[in-house]
Amino acid sequence: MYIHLKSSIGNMVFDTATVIWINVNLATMDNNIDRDYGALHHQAIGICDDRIIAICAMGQFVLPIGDVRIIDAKGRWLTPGLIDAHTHLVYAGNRAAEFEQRLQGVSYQQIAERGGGILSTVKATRAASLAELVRVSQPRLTALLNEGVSCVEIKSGYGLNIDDELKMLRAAKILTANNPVRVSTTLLAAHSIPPEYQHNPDQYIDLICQQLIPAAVEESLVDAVDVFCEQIAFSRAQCERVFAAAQKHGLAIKGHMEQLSNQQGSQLAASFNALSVDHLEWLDEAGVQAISASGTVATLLPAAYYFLRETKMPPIELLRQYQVPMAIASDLNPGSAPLASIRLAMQMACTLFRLTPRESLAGVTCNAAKALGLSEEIGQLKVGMQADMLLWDIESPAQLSYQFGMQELVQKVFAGSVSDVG
Ligand code: DI6
Ligand code: FE
Repeated sequence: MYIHLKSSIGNMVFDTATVIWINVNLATMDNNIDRDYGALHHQAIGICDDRIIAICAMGQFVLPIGDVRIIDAKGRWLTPGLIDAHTHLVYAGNRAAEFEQRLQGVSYQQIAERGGGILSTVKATRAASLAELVRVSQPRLTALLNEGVSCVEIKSGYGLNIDDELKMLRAAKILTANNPVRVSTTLLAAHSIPPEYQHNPDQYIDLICQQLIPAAVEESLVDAVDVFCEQIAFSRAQCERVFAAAQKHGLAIKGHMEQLSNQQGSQLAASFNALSVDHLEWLDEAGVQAISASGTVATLLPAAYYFLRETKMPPIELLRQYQVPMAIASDLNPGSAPLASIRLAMQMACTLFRLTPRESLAGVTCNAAKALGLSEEIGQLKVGMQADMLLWDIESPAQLSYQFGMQELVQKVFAGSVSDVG
């Protein structure tokens, strides 16, 4: 762990640092440190370019000679950058009219069955040009970045044909290039049955497997493949075909599973060693067992649960019992989670799902990194990791899940580049 750093003679490890924070409390989120939040108090942490290179207790710290920026954190807390591991933030249009229908008692499923829901966003997204799609999606990404998000997953799934699915992924790539953020892209072509294939969904699955996945891979547009396994979307057998094609192309696998009913999609995803299964309100013990065995992350989306006024909670206690890592994400989308806030998702994870603030912060740092297959790169304050870090004016990390809408963020660091906030 850090012991060898503490005793390194003369503090050599800091010699090549470009920036050093001193007098800082670290919520390392490192599991090897046997304290809540992997907390290390009264530390110095140094970065060189985009990497964390040294961590030691202030008692052992010696100021290196040379050209280094020193930042006195004055006892504030540093956390890893926040990671939103499940969003649909690229889309056009909005569904305010459907929200009003839902307030009159029409259900999310009924709206979908009448050709609204996801398909109404498909219509608007198909009609938008690439430039327009980027323009309307930017403010949603900005909202997340302002909260301290430095890595976000973005899904397609509102194109539902080759050109428009690829257009969505290209929009995500343009957003990546234009913003200080790491983006993980996911092809969610199997999100809803497109109008053109209502009577022959299997043919659409053929198109996804034989044309869309290869085209997205060819253009290096995609990191993972996702599906919506549900009565109003795709069957387990159809999802299995998509997963097999994804696996053949070396893509990671994720799934919207057990959101509105138990389809045992989680077992299917586990059999493909999925990175994550997401939603999980209807997940049962057999499903928990399966994802525990495959090392799959359970990504919880409390904002969708809240916005759809669900009453069935994901099986949190079973997930704990089987030691399944839990991530928390915003699910930002126009239908079930029109909320551009990872901080609100963290608070909801505690208030609605009864997660502890420690689990909540782990859900948007180390476990979110795992859900994206990026555990070696981001999600912890650890030597060797990318320097994505946030400095907060808080007395304890629990405040990040407890309060919402306050201005605690003081400084953001993305890939070693430091910016002051406020
Ligand atoms: N489940 C969800 O909650 C989102 N997608 C999904 O498969 C909702 C997407 C939408 O309604 O637009
Ligand atoms: Fe989703």
